[in-house]
Amino acid sequence: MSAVSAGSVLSAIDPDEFEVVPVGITRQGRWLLTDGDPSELAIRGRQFPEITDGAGTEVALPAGSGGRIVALDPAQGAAALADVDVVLPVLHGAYGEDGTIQGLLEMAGLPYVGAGVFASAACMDKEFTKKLMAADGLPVGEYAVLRTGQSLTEADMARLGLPVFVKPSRAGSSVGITRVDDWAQLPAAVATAREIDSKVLVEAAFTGVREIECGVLEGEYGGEPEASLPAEVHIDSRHSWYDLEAKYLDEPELDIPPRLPEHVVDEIRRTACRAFTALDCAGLARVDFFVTPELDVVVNEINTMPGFTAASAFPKMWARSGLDYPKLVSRLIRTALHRRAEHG
Ligand code: ADP
Ligand code: MG
Ligand code: MG
Ligand code: K
Repeated sequence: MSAVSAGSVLSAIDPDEFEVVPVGITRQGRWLLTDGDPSELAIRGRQFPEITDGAGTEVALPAGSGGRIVALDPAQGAAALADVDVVLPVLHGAYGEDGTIQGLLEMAGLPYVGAGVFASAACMDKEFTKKLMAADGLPVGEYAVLRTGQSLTEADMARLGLPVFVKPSRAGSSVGITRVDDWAQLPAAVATAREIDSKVLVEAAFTGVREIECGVLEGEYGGEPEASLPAEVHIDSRHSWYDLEAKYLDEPELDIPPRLPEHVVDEIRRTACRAFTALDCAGLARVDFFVTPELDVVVNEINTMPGFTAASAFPKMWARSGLDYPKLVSRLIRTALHRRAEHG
């Protein structure tokens, strides 16, 4: 999925404004200097593209020392990484969106687009996202946390009721998530989630809700965060919830702005900015909501590196808000460069 997003960004970046050094990461974790051909990164026949060993020459991971990059093997291209002004980590999920690569870039002294180490980690972990939002008075749903070896208590079953959603606490793209309609299905659902993360969340399911997403950008030149027009996600009828295939293969239809009363749309946009600030986000984030039949607005989660293909909600919401895809990418990069200018 990351490769698809990266392909879209590569096609949109203005070569007169920015010189791109395209680095791809293989499943095994090798960093390759690729030719950055976006057509190599498209979905083909319901198959996600992948960076494989033949895709380019290996570059060494940037190893930092006092803010200086140590080019481990300049002949192999590590020097290219050391020379960049800013890194745009178009990476979803573990090692990309969870604070680890952000930490690596901090140590290497390389400025980067998006949330820092703490916000990335906090938004990757659904337990702490909810805790931090609740601490700031933001509306979140009912849930229970199952740490290693724990199982759901009778009291929690009674409190949460059925159905529930069982999720790995740290994941994304709907991986490892099961909707449970009968408690007999719970052990299998917990086992599925535990394949991804030893810590599992069991959440009370919202039924009859509408799924709304809202894009947030860090304010320009240190200003307040700004929210895009929100989008309602209409999931393809083949899917009962927003699972992986519904997200990436059977692209959902988006209503931008959603058909909701104006005061609810305003509340969503305000809440999205508050959530961005509550979690200490930077650069960009997509805040995802459930809106109940009574029009209550509840935050589901925050994604610090939201899907970024041309068909994804985040760029589409900003396009409808007056910032087209190339301008959005340019603003993200300029925000990160400005931060460096401020702190560097
Ligand atoms: P991910 O980070 O993998 O996107 P989410 O928490 O957003 O995980 O869950 C994925 C999808 O599962 C949501 O978009 C929604 O369709 C469904 N879902 C998750 N939690 C709930 C819930 N508590 N009630 C109803 N639907 C849910
Ligand atoms: Mg997510
Ligand atoms: Mg989600
Ligand atoms: K998240």
